Parts: sequence; structure tokens; C-alpha cells
Amino acid sequence: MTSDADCVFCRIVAGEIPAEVVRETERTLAFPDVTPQAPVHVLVIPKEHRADLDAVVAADPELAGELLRECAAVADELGVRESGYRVVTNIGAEGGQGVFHCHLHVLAGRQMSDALG
Ligand code: DGP
Repeated sequence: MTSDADCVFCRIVAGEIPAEVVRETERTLAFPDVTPQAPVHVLVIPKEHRADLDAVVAADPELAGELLRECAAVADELGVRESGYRVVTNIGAEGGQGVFHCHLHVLAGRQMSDALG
């Protein structure tokens, strides 16, 4: 599996940085964002190191699908699937990405604005 010793999310996958696991599959991990922007703010990541969703789609479209299914499963598990939730992924510096290991933000528990940035 591709991994990067300097990557904070690879270190979470390796258990070197603690995170409360919300969901885990063989290839994905979901854990709360350290700086939550909503009452529910969970990150869904592939365990293997890929820079962003674009890179996952190019290398492994099946894994991209699994990440999206996991977002819905997180919403289900945390009881917000009915009320609604937002899935966001930032790609590249101008896209607002700060951690260059693919992650999908699952946000819920408050009314989201209709502004997208
Ligand atoms: P983005 O801007 O899309 O790259 O968001 C990166 C998110 O990652 C940001 O909301 C904060 C979160 N984050 C950064 N470092 C850690 C960490 O060590 N643990 C957790 N749980 N989240 C982190």
C-alpha cells in the first residue's frame, strides 16, 4: 500500500497519531476532523496515500466509489442521513486543500449555507 511517512493522515492510518475511528473498512477510514466546522464533521479517507480525489479516480475508480458510499454510511451511523448532510472535497491549493492525502469532509448537524465558497 502506498504510504508517506510525512503525511499526517498516513500517520493516523498507521496509528501513530490518535483519532477516534467512526468507521473503518479494509481500504477506508473515517474519523472526526480536529477543527470541526459543524456538529458533525468527519473525514473519510483512503488508507493508501493518494494526493486527492482526482488521483483516486484516476488510479482506482472503485475506491472512489467506496469513499462516497462510506460518506453515506457515516451520515447513517451518526443519524444525519435523513436530515441532510454535505460532502466536500478540496483539490489543490486553490481548491482550499491543506492536507495532501485525499479526504472527503462529511458535514452535518446545522443548516448549511447555499454559498459554496
Ligand atoms: P482540507 O483543507 O480540505 O485539506 O482539510 C484538512 C482537514 O484536516 C482540516 O479540516 C483539519 C484536518 N486535520 C488536519 N490535521 C489533522 C489531524 O491530525 N487529525 C484530524 N482528526 N484532523 C486533522
